[in-house]
Amino acid sequence: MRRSLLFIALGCTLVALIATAAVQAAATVTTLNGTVGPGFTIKLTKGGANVTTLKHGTYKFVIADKSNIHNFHLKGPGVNKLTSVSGKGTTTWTLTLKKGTYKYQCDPHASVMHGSFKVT
Ligand SMILES: [Cu+2]
Repeated sequence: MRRSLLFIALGCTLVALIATAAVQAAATVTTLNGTVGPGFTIKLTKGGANVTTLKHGTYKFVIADKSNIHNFHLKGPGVNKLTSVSGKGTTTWTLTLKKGTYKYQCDPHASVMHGSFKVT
């Protein structure tokens, strides 16, 4: 009886380890969240924290454009992507970031709605 319980426990541990490995393999691309609007705000966050530096590589940008008077425009080495000013909704970009400085802004209000981060 004791022996079979031990085997069940070992089996469960093995299943948990395999499941963890599968989740890690599927989650190799980090998600970044860009948000513009509904007020005069624009931001880029990772796990809720403002992005200031990133390692070079591939990232999934999920952009929430919450206003029909703002847009989200990302520019930097090898990247020039933007949402439409009049459009609203969620846009996903999978982008490869290289070393350098990337800037994001709302084009109609670039002087007050902007941010940047460094890629190393
Ligand atoms: Cu704007």
